[in-house]
Amino acid sequence: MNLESLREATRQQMPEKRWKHTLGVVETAIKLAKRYGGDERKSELAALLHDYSKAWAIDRMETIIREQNLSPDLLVFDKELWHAHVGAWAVEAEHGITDDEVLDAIRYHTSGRVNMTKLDKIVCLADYIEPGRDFPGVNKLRELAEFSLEEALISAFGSTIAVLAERGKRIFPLTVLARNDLIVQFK
Ligand code: DGI
Ligand code: FE
Ligand code: FE
Ligand code: FE
Repeated sequence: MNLESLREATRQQMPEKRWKHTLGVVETAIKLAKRYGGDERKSELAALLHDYSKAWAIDRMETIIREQNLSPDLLVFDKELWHAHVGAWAVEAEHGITDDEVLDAIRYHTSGRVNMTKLDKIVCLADYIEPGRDFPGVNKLRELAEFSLEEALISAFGSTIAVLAERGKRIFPLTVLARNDLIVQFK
């Protein structure tokens, strides 16, 4: 599978704004991989594909979660989480991506997970801090990302959890577990 046709196929899944975000995540993931000794090729591929299914209809994602037996827990939590798991399934089904490290980085880019790999961390953090992102605290995260992937992610998950709680939303347990695990391992 060549990268150019994968780029074109990915672009076709989403509106222009989401594609710009994707290019920002690719650029940032490559930078983080260089900075932290990650695999640049896998970082680029996982970043390119991380939001593959983001713009798909909710019904389409729900059908895939049910029919492909993706974590049934997902259906109980926020729909915002679905595209990550559906995307990992879709790039394998539609484009024959079989590298589990890349598929997991896509699958867990929204929630994080316990024992995140370096690739998971790079993609998840790049998604938070790519140049097009603008939310309260993003510059602080960009600064933290200069010296620690883990410190930056602990802070990023902390603010996501706080924002969700503030809005009275459910919190996907894996995000809490991911943050706890990073604190135990890196603080
Ligand atoms: O797809 P993107 O918008 O680029 O970014 P993303 O995949 O990180 O999705 C982030 C959204 O998911 C963000 O608005 C917060 C929301 N979300 C909802 N429930 C949860 C959650 N994020 C996490 N980490 N944990 C949740 O429980
Ligand atoms: Fe996403
Ligand atoms: Fe994210
Ligand atoms: Fe994204």
